[in-house]
Amino acid sequence: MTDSLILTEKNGAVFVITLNRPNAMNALCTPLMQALKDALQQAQQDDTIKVLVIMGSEKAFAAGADIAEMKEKTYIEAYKENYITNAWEALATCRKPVIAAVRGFALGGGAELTMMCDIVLASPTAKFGQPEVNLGILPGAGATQRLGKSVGKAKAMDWCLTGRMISAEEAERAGLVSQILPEETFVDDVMKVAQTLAKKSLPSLMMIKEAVLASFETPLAQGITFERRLFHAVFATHDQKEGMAAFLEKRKPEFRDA
Ligand code: DAK
Repeated sequence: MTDSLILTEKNGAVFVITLNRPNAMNALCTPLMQALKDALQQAQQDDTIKVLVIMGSEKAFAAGADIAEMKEKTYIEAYKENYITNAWEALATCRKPVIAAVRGFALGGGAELTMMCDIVLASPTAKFGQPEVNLGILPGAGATQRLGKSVGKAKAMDWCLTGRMISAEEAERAGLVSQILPEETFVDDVMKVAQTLAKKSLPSLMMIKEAVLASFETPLAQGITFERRLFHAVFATHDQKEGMAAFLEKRKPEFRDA
């Protein structure tokens, strides 16, 4: 399926969403975010899709929320339309694993988008940053909250207060990026990671995602109890029996995602 602001492609159990606003560095205007939300909901409802990939272009993953759209916005307009939150939370609440594939700029809301994904794969050309401070605003799609949880207070403060650009290497060292993959084979390598996940059992992937995310919201003892409940529940699945039988029989598992 193609529309003007995002492109989508289903490759086996992998659903690839490409942000497609090349003339504006993939700035995240409301129609683009609405299209992203629709695509995420489509992928969420399709039982044959296990993994999502969100990517931009070689130049830009996304250079942030659309500054032209924001410039004249009033408080009451932003409040009534639930600006940003309305569409963006669709990503934060997606229950299937989402991979961010980042080349070029991932700034402001673009960087915040990657923080809502589960695995962040970056090319050496990736440049992250929270430059909102240069516009006289502050990050508004989660960076003041999510960034510190992945890179710690000192770096979150540095990045948000200075607005400087962060190289892929620094982002990987700090824990914002999962892996750096070579630029020349970037898309193929991203797809290999996605296909690795696509071979797993979907309930297993979803429970892992749910449990890891819960760790950011709950005290340790409560989180461990939550993990334990999911672990007990997994014995009710076909795929647990199949996965363990396949291991003992020295063959590949045939998961049914059930
Ligand atoms: N918005 C709109 N247009 C953008 C844009 C953006 N964020 N980023 C780039 N563009 C446009 C440029 O205006 C230019 O358009 P034309 O002039 O050609 O029409 C085109 O993309 C190419 O950009 P440049 O000519 O600037 O290209 P360069 O290679 O020289 O520079 C750059 C690339 C990415 C370094 C530069 O474009 C840049 O600094 N862009 C702005 C980055 C930025 O400040 N991002 C943060 C935006 S603020 C909220 C939640 C979240 C947010 C807000 C509210 N609420 C809950 C209420 C999020 C805010 C942000 O993300």
